[in-house]
Amino acid sequence: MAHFQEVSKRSTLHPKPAGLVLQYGTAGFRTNAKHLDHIMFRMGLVATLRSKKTKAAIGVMVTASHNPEEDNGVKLIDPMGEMLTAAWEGHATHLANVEQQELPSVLEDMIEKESIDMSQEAVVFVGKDTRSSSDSLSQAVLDGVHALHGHSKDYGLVTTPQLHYMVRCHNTQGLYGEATVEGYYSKLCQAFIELTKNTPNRTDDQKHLTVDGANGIGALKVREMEHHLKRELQVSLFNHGDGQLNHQCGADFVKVQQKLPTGIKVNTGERCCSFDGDGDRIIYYYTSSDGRFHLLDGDKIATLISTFLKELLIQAGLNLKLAVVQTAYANSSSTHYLEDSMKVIVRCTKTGVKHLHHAAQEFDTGVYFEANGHGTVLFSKAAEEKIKQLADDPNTDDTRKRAALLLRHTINVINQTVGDAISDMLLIEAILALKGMTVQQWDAIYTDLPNRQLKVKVSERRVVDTADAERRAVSPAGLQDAIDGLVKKYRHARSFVRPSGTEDVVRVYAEAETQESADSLAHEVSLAVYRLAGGVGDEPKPLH
Ligand code: 16G
Ligand code: MG
Repeated sequence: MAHFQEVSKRSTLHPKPAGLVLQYGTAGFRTNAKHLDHIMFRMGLVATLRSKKTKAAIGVMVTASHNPEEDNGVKLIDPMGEMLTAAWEGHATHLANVEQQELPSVLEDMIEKESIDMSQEAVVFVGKDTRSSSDSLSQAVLDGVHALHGHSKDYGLVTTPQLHYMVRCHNTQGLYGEATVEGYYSKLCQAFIELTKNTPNRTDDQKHLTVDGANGIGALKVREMEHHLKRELQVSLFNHGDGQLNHQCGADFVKVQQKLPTGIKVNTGERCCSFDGDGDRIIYYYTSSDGRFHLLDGDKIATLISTFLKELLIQAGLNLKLAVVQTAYANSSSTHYLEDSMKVIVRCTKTGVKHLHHAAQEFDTGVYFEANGHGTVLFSKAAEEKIKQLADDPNTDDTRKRAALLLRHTINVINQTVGDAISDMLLIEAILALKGMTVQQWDAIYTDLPNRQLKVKVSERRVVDTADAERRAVSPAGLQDAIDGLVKKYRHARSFVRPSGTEDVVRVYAEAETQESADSLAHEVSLAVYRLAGGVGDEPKPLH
């Protein structure tokens, strides 16, 4: 076929390093940028075929999120702005790893298996983060798209969630919004301004927020958005690109290290947040006068948002099912608070946005957050319709109407395609404003159990297999028994292990009544992993 001649010709410009095998991981391919040119070209091919198959625009985002600057990666976006369906991850991995000369025949197989009509037009949206390698890698994606005669739209520098948003806007013919960066800012910021209109007593202090941009794309985009906020939110931006990407800053650093990022200036008690390198995670924090660092992670954010939504749904008199979706990393205190005090449904899924997203889709209102700060809220079509009807109904009484309008603006401030640091930030700021709540009051809703995360290097991390949403290890033999035995030694303790989907390590999580217990439990579990799952290098050392 003529298409494949073009593919063969262009593919020689994007040669695959011999012997290199890469997997489509939790969130696409991710590794050192120098190994990725052929992957990008080939993902351009995959996206083009996926577009023909779905008869819709598909997104390709070039980013390695919170990884170091020298890494890069690629995430594929399906028609409604959600992550690429698991069914196609296999195609992506297969195509990524075949030798150059096999490309045409593998493409042919894919086209046949998926019954793709090659005469169908294809549209692929491409975006990139601020890494120095992203420029040429996104060109390689475009080259792949053009090799199969697909149309492309290059959005250039955008956050990952912005590209997800563009895909959804385009494929809903603008119903979700206008598929431009300006359209995104104006939809979200208008909704934010509508929400905060109801808070006439908001002080300048409350309008001020310190943001750590991780020296990444999120920082650029906050700057770009600022004038749309009409000073209703005043951001002091640090790590806006004057330092190294994700280096000792950003949401992942702050969450894992549980300390302030470098490069920010902030007073005691002031509200701060950090984005990650591609703007799809957010974490809040402050320091208290005794010098202690207080983290408000994805669990605290989910609690704040779900409490707010539950109150509004009750005020509106709407009988809609609200649930919070978490992973095993959620602090047990948050789960208990949500279930016992808030009486909301809580679900636990495997790590990875796609799992949480799918679980959240099963409810009228599904709030999902990973403890690491990735999350959003999904509203079912029926829920949106009911809220709209109530807001528009002239016979609705004032209390119900106010709640319905707030819900409507809330829906508009949220990016329902995927977790979005900018959108989450606006929603959180609006909720704090509406509730007249300080970051300290928010933090006091419940107290986190001390916890610790560690990683263990093993020769083959897949020997660790898990069940029950990663909360139990089913292999290697004896590991779960060992964990159970260790957990029993501590009060309010819990621990689990899982193979990372993004790094070549086994991750260990432990929580307990005190930090010392959590640290020591995490260490003991690490040792069990090292001994039973084929640890390599030195045995894990105690933390203290
Ligand atoms: C990716 C996932 C994130 C998950 C993390 C786990 C997406 C968009 N991102 O960053 O949800 O928490 O991987 O990493 O799905 P791990 O498997 O290395 O622990
Ligand atoms: Mg990210």
